[in-house]
Amino acid sequence: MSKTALITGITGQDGAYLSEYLIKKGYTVHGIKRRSSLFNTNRIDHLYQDPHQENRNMILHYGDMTDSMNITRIIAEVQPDEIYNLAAQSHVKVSFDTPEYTANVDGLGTLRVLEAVRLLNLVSKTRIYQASTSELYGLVQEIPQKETTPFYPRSPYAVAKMYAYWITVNYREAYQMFACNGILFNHESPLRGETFVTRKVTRAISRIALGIQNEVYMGNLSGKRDWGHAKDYVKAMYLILQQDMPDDYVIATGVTTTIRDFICKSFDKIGIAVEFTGAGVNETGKIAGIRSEVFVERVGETYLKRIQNRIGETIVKVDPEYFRPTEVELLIGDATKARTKLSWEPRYDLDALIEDMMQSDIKEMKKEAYVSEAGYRILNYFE
Ligand code: NAP
Ligand code: F7E
Repeated sequence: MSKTALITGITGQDGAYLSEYLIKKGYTVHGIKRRSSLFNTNRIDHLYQDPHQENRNMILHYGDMTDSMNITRIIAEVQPDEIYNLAAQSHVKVSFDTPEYTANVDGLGTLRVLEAVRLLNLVSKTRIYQASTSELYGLVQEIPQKETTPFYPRSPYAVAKMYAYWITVNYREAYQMFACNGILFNHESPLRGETFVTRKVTRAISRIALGIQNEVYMGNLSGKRDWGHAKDYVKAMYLILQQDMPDDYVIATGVTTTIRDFICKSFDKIGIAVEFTGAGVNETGKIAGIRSEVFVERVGETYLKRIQNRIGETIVKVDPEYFRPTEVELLIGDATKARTKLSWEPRYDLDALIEDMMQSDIKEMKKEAYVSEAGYRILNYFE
């Protein structure tokens, strides 16, 4: 018998990779998507099946984490074997602007899922994965961070996720639910939201290389993150729910890198060397040199002259607008428990992650460059 999974947040980065992974494993996947005025399913469109098709293995339901009745009705209809609760207002900086909404979706939203499973008498059938986060460690109390490291959240997002973490533990202990926290460190991919730092950087670099954008404005360049690939991390989510006993696991690579180094490594992928000088809001990054053969191979001959003319120019600047009122300066995870008990091992290191993201964004931005150049030519023709 194939299993049925329900994924909240199916339209997000992790929801897309997890759906693909579970469908390949033979699952029927149900997902909750929000109503929006524009299509918001581009990450999962390749998995979409027409509602008139028989024996679908991918079914979407309209819903919202702030709507208890809707969550309960969907869970009652789907009767899932596994729920992956991935839906969240997941942007840390935005959580300072929308703290109440973030608490409602990320904190109470988790309670709504757990309570629905309890009220529907699904406790013995349904296993629950809660998308917990390394942001719980915030002002870190131990290096590296593991399952026993005390939490010290530093944003409305992290505080909301702290409630979600503990309510998951509480329902496990109080009602013997198979409810687990995956404490996932940052994970990225070509599907990462465009305003998270890695994707912002790989998109901006691609646009700078193609001459669509001149420079990029960043926030705190000295912050350090433990970045992995989302493809590896959704496998860990699945493994967490396949164990004999419910438990909580740290998922991380164990390597930490500054934002500044991430930028340099990403530019290096297309043969551009960047040199940083200054400090704080006055720190800047300029083009120090170009390896032409790499640039031509990765970006194209057409764009070489223009970028060569920019050697010595500043292309990375700091805008304090991107600083957070309280920052998380250092994250580095110890995933020994996951490696030992789940036999989980990441396949991508940071270099392979950046390679994947840069290749994808160069390709995507080339389409944009082509469209804007074509538009420009048409305009010139008519003028
Ligand atoms: P994401 O790309 O931002 O996706 C979030 C998903 O939640 C989207 O499908 C979004 O829908 C949905 N959502 C937001 N508010 C909702 C609401 N009120 N009702 C229903 N759905 C709502 O996030 P992600 O990177 O895939 O992360 C997945 C989960 O893991 C999140 O809970 C995040 O907090 C957590 N997490 C992420 C990381 C990471 O590094 N990526 C690390 C640790 C934990 P729309 O598409 O309509 O916006
Ligand atoms: O920031 C710094 C920023 O927004 C990373 C979410 O998935 O991972 C994510 O949260 C770092 C921070 O991710 C810019 O100050 C500098 O130090 O990519 P981010 P995050 O805040 O770590 C955790 C694990 C989650 O759970 C969250 O859901 O980069 N930074 N300059 C910048 N960040 C952004 N976004 N934009 C900048 O211009």
